[in-house]
Amino acid sequence: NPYLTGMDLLCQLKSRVNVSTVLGDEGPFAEPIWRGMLPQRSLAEELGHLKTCAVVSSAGSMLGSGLGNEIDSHNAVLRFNGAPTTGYEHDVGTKTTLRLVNSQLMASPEQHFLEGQLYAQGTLVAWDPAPYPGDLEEWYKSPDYPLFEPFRTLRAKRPWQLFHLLHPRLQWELWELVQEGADEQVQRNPPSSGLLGTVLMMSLCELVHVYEFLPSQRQSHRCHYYQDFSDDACTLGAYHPLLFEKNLVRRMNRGTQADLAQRGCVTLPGFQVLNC
Ligand code: NCC
Repeated sequence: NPYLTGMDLLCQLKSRVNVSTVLGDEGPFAEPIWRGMLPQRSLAEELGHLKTCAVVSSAGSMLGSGLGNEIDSHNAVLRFNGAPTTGYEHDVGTKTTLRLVNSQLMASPEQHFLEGQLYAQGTLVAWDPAPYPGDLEEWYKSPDYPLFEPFRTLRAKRPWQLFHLLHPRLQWELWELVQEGADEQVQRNPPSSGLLGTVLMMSLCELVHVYEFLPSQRQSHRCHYYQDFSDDACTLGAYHPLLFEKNLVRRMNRGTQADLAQRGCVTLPGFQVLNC
């Protein structure tokens, strides 16, 4: 519904989207090969109470932002896929509390998911474009990319590192909201890691600042801040309904236009402090 206010949308998000990760022994994960592989406690229980959190998009326009210190001042920082901090500290900061990775990355040998130092830091959360509407058994039988084996391999390699699997239902509950907020048919592909990560942090933190998910005045054709490669599809979307996702976040933004234009910063309340 394009007439809902930002507050309505935030309350719909809170009430209709169940942000969770798969916990030990659920459904197909009761098989012996999964023993001890999945966490027993929720991310909220493991990470404890978080006051302010930063979500750092991988957009090319992070470059030259000078937002590093501001990002690091948050209690927790979420980054995506292979986004590095080394060499980009001034613009993206140094702290990585959580890293959300997609299954394509986990399954691609050239991404070095199992060996890369990047993935040895902080808590990992993985997701995969699951069959609609995100039933656990269906997903287990046919994930989009084979993520379960690399998941177990990494768990065995570093059993002390927290590593969760996003429940496949989340992406489709979110997709429904993205569709309802749009005034045209949205392709039935899951939202990008950017929106999934933003909502994940809204479930864990009191206040969430999202950087360069909505483009600031630094907007450029550059895809990632860490790669010299241009493609507008990175900002506008192709497979992911990115434009519609961004429109939803723009409507939910509680921050000022100046924060958005100059710093590329969106402010969202966490679910715990949202009074609906
Ligand atoms: O590029 P990616 O996304 O890792 O970026 C993380 C999130 O940042 C936001 N973003 C990025 C670039 C840009 N110019 N504008 C943005 O707003 C988006 O919200 C994005 O989700 C993904 O969502 O997981 C994605 O992953 C990549 C790729 O698989 C990984 O980087 C691993 O190599 C996808 N690229 C390709 O498949 C070629 C991308 O489509 C989505």
